[in-house]
Amino acid sequence: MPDVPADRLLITVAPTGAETTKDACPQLPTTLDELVATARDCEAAGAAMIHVHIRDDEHRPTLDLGRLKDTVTALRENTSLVVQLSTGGSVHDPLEDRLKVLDAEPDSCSLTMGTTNFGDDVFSNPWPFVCELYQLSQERRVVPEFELFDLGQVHALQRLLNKYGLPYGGRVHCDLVMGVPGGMNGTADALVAAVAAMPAEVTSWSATGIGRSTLAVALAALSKGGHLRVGMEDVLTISRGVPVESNAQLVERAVALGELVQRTPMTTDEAHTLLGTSRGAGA
Ligand code: KMH
Ligand code: ZN
Repeated sequence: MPDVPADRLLITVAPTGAETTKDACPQLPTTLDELVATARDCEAAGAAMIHVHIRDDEHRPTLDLGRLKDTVTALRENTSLVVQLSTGGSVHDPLEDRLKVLDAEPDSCSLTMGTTNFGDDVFSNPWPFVCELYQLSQERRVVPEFELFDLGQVHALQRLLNKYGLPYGGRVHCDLVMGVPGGMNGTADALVAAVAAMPAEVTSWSATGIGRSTLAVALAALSKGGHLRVGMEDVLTISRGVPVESNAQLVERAVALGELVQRTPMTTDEAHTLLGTSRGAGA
């Protein structure tokens, strides 16, 4: 399999999420035009992958298949980013609808490794659902990104790989989602513990810290040689009390943090190769 130089930094942007309303945050990209414009700006700023949640005409989260397909097409026409669709959806989305996301044929999909309390809600990921979604991703040739919200989910990943083998593409990429109320803390200590527990099969990982944990997690991830996810899904302030203006602003900050530790933003071609997508060099 082709390699990507070790100094490269994968920056994933998660621009929208499913939990923030447009009313609360008018700069959140919720229409297709806004999403495409954000994606282009973030690619120009140094992002190589986009983690996508979409909205309906009223800006509410949706998993409408037609819209998902149009979104994948539009992102591919306008950018060369790795297109990752969320299968997490919102905390209210039924499991059946979340499985159907793969019908939109993204390069990658998120795949959360267990159920997590999510503030006052529950983000439901029962083990049989995790197994079904994983096998579907293998069948459909979609590269999963394993979302790990707590340490138990890191161990569950080992159990999944033991039972069903490697993902499509042969690489294992994880993302530590830290600081969710109900999940692991967004601290350097928690990150070090999670990285130490990762299965030997893991070939790359990124991390993101929700809200005020964003900088502590980003700096810890860089210290441990990891990659970064940033975006308005995860954080809405650039500093205490100061709203984020755009997703590109968060990508620019990630690039600057990477520069401090001599990491170069990964190109989109390198990201496709790193992850083993069907559009990558090793495919
Ligand atoms: N919206 C969260 C409940 C994912 O995209 O896979 C779940 C989430 C994870 O955002
Ligand atoms: Zn998400």
